[in-house]
Amino acid sequence: MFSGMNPDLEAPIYKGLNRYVNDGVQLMAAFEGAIAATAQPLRITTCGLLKAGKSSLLNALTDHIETELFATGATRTTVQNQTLSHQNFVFVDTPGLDATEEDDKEAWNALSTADVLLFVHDPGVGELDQAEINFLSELAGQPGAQQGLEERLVVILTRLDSNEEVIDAIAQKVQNQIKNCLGIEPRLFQISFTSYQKGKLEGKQKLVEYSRIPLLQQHIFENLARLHYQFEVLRQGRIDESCKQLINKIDLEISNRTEKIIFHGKEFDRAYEALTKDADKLISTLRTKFAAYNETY
Ligand SMILES: Nc1nc2c(ncn2[C@@H]2O[C@H](COP(=O)(O)OP(=O)(O)OP(=O)(O)O)[C@@H](O)[C@H]2O)c(=O)[nH]1
Ligand SMILES: [Mg+2]
Repeated sequence: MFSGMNPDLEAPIYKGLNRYVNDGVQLMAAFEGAIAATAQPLRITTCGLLKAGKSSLLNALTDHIETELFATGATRTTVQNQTLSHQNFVFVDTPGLDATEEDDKEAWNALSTADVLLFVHDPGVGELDQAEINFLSELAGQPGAQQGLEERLVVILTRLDSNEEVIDAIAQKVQNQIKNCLGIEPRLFQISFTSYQKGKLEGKQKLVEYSRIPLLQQHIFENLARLHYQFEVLRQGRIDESCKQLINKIDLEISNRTEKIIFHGKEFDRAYEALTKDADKLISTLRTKFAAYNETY
């Protein structure tokens, strides 16, 4: 996994870390990213598979309906993280997961500094697939991520308009999957971007309500905004945890290496003792032999 910053890998601290821990660079950069985020507005970051509807969702939430700000499309569209400051929050759009390695790396760059995670899923493909479950487990495994995850994670089912008959059943399944995998029951919203867009453009309030985007906006701009202080505390927790993880990993690696050195040191001592014993025996045997030879001739 990757951090919220692009570290200077040539810097002595990163070179040093590389010599000790495999993911030391990522952990250090996660720590630096978390520090850099202190006192910044809360970050609301999308995540989800390719074409789940992440960018459309952010256009709806930030009212970019007529002219989209976050590019959308039928084929792989978002390849770089994109941010927008809106109503005391920073909204971050990420590339679809599981498409290419670079896209995943770019998305993780944004995810490590996210306060709120909008996990976007297309119910048209059914419940969550294994790649999504693996992603959620990895997300929960990040330093300090478990704390407050129930509030930080918001699950969004898009395309309500095309999945009306099945979406409730899928929502139930998705909630069960998340409970089984993370042990939490985060809020879940079913939304329709296209209904919201049409409703807004044509002044049809019923369509706007049907899209349930206003409900999600209310949750973000009222409920989550109220939890600002709690999110600050969670940020601090993530900083502390990434420090702790890094130090623990280095400590463990140093004690593993020390054990190996002691083991090899003992092996060396034993080999040295055996050599000197053997050599002494040989020399004394030779001396006896030579003495006997001298006496004879
Ligand atoms: N019918 C319907 N179509 C939607 C909805 N949300 C998004 N779409 C369409 O789905 C396609 C993909 O949407 P995007 O918002 O680009 O999806 P994305 O997850 O950002 O895609 P990548 O950035 O490529 O991973 C677009 O053609 C959208 O118009 C929705 O609620 N209903
Ligand atoms: Mg996109």
